[in-house]
Amino acid sequence: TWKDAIRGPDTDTTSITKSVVNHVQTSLARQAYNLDTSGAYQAAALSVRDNLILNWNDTQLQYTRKAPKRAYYLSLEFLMGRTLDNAMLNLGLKDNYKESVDKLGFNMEDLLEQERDAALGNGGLGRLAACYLDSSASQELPVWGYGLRYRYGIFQQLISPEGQQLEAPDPWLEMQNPWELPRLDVNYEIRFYGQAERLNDGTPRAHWTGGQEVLAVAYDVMIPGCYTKSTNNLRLWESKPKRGFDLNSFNAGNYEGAVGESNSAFAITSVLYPNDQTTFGKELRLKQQYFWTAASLADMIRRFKNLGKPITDIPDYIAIQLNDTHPTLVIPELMRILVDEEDLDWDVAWKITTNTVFYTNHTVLPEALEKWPVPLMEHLLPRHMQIIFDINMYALSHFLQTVERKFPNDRDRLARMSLIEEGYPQQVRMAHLACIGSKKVNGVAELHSDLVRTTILKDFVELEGISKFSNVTNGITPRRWLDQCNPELSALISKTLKVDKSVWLKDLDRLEGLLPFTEDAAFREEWAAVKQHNKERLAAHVKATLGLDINTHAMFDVQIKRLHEYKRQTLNILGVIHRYITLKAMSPEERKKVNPRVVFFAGKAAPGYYIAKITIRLIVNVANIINVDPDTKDLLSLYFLPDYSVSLAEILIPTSDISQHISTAGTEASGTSNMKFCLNGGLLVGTVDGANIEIAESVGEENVFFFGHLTPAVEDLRHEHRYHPVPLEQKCPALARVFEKISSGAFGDAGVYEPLLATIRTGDYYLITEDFDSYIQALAMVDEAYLDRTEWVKKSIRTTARMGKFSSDRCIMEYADSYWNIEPCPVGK
Ligand code: 26Y
Repeated sequence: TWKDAIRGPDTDTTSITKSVVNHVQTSLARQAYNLDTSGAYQAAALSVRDNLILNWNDTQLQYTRKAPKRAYYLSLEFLMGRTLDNAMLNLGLKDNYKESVDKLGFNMEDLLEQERDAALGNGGLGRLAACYLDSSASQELPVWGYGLRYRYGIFQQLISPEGQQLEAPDPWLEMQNPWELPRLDVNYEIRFYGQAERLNDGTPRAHWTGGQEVLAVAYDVMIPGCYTKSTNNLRLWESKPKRGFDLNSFNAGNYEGAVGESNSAFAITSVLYPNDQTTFGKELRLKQQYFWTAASLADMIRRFKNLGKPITDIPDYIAIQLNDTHPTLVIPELMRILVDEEDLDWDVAWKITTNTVFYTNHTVLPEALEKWPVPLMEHLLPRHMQIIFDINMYALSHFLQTVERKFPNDRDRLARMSLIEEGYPQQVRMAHLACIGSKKVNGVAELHSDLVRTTILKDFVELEGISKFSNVTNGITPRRWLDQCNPELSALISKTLKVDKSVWLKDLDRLEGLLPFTEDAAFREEWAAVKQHNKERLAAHVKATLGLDINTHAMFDVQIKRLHEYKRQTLNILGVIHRYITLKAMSPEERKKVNPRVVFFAGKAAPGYYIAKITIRLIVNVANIINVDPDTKDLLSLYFLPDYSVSLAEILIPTSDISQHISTAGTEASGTSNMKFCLNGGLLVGTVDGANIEIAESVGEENVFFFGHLTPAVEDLRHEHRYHPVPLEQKCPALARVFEKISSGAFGDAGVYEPLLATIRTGDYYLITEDFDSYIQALAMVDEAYLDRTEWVKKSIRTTARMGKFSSDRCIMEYADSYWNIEPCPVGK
C-alpha cells in the first residue's frame, strides 16, 4: 500500500514519540519535562521533517538518475500558509502524531496554532502557485518552484477602533523555521549596473562588466506529495553581499560607505512588495525580479550541463513556466547566456528560448500590466536592455514582413505591438515580451483566456495564430482546501462513498458519488451538522482572538479577498446598509419572518490604496453601529476579521452558507476562493465573471445566484456613464437612500467616506450603480431559497459533488501534457 511505500520503518506511535522526545533533547537542547507548547511544536515539526527529508532525498536522486525533462514554476509569490498539518496529512501520519503528542501531554490543535504562516504572497496568484506545487508532487511530476525568501512576508494588518488599516511587519522567520534547509553551498553571483559593450565582431555578443555583484543563496523547502514518496523542491533565494563589507573603505574611515554596499545587497530579498495588481516602477522591485530570474536560470543551466547534452537540447530537458510577467526577464537573461556566454547564433538562441518558456497571464486590468521605464532598465541591466531592443527589432522585423503582407500600411499595428511603448520615458511592455518569448500563452479561465485573445494580445493572435493562445482554468488542492480545513466533511464523504480518502482526494470526480445521497434525509442531517460545527469552530476562534460573540444560528455570508475596487467589496457593504435600512423600517411582526444573517469580510488593502482603505473603514464603522442596534442585531450582524491569511481562510471557508464573488464582469481573471467555498458546500453569489461561469456550468446554474451585467455590456455602460451621466437619485433610488444614510453621519464622520462615494457618483468605472438593483434581488433570492432548508442542503451537497473539475491536479495534468511535455517520475520505479 501507499503507506508502506512512503513511511520509514519508525512511524508507529512509540517510535514517533521517541523521535519527538529525541528532538526536544538534541535539536532543541531542552529538557523533556519542562517543555512548553512552542517547544512541542518545534520538536514535532522536526520529527515530521525527518520523514520529508528522506523522501526528498530519494525523489531527487531518482530525478538525477532518470534525467527526465523537468518543469520549473517561477513565481515571485508562494502563499504556502502553514506546513505541519499538511505534511502530516500528506504522509498519512496525522493520527499517529496526534496520539504521540497526546501521550506527551499536549493537544495537537494547540501545536498547530504555534506555527506562523509562510505568507510570501499577496493573494490569488501566490496561493495558486502553492496549490500547483502540491498537485505536482502528488502526481509525481518532476517540478520545482523558484521564488524569493523574503525576510518579511505580506504585512500584518491591524484595524484601529476607528476602522483604519495599520500595517506591521511580518517577521515570520523570528522563530526558527523547521521547513527550510539552508544550502549555503548553492550560490550564484548576480550582477547589476555596470557597462555592456557589444563586440561588433560579426557576432551578436557583448561583454557586461563592472557594477555591483551580490550573492544569491539557496534555501530549499520540501513539498510532499499526497500519499506518495515523491517530495519536490521549492528553492527560495536569499540575497547577501559577495563578501562581508569593504574593509578598505572601512579602514579609510568611510564607515557608511563600507556598510552601505553590504546593506543594499541584503535589501533585495528583505520584503515582499504588498501591491496586488497595481504597479509601482520601483528600482528595488526590478532588482528582485532580475536577482531571482538570474539565480534560478543559472541553477537550471548548471543542472542541465551535468547531463552532458548539447546546449541546443535545453528545450528537451527544461520547461519554464512564468507566473504572470514578473519573471519575464528570464527571456533576455537566457538569450544573454546563450549568445554572450555560449556563443550561439542569435537565431539558434531565440529558437531555444521560445521553445523553453511558457507564459500564464493572470489579469487584463491595465494597472496591473507591468511596464518598466527604459532609462531604469538601461541603468540597472544595460545588457538586457540591448537584448530587449534586439528582440524587438528581430521579432518585429519578422513580424513586419508578415504584418506588411497581412495588413499592408498598418503602421498603428506595429506601434501597438512594439515591446517599447513610446512616451516620456519610453517603457518596456513586459506582457508583449513574455508573449513573443514564449512557446505558449494561457489565461486562467475560459472567459479570461478569451479576453486575453481578443483584447490585450489580439494583435499577436492575428500574427502568430490562435493555437499558441489557450486556456487552463485554475484549480485548488483538495488536500488543503477540503481534507485539511474541513476534516469532518472529509470523513463524512469517505464514509458515505465507502471509499478511502486516499482515493477520492486524488480523483476528485469521485465526489459525484454523493449525488444519490441528496435524497437521504439522514445524510442531509449529517451534512448540515458538519456546517454547524464549522460555524461553532469559527465562533470559538473569534471569541478567543477578538472577544466577540457570533450568532452561529444565522446564515453565514462571506467575502474574503484582497480589497480592490474591481472586486467590489463596496457593493457588498452598500448592500448591507440597504438591508439594515430595510430591517429598521419593518414592524416587529415583519422582522420575525426574516432569517438572521451574519456577514463576514476579511482582506488586506495595499498600503497606498486610499479608496480600498476607506472601504475597510466603512465596513468597520457600519459594524460598530448595526451590531449593537437592538432592533436588528439578532437579524443582521457584520464582522471585519483583521489580518486575513491562508490560516484564517481555512477556518472561514467551511462555515459559509453563501460566499460573494461579485467583480465587475470581465475583471476577475478566474478567482480561486470561489472554488474553495463551493468544494466545502457553500453556495456562490456572483457575477458572470472568471471561473464563476465554469463553476455554474459544473454545479448547475440552479445552484448559484448570478446577477449583474455581462462582459460585453461593460464597455458601453462605462461610455454612457462618462458622456451621459444620470444623477444617482434617478439611476438607482435604493442606492441613493444608502448614500443619504452614510452622508447623514449614521456611521461617523461622513466626510471620511466622501472620496469613496464620489468614485461611484462620478464615473462609476466598476458599475456599482448599474448592478446594485440586481445584486439586491439576488440576495433576496438567497433568502427565499434558504427558507426551504431541505432543498438548500441538497443544493449544498450537489455543489460539492460536482466540483471535481476544479482540483488543481487536473490543471497540472493539462500543463504537463499540453505545455511542458513532462511525465511522472515516481521514486523507485
Ligand atoms: C505587477 C504587480 C504589481 C502585481 C502583483 C501582483 C501584479 C499582479 C499581482 C497579482 C495578481 C493576481 O493575484 N491575480 C489573480 O490571479 C489568480 C490566480 O490566477 C486569479 O484567480 C485572480 O482572478 C487574479 O486576480
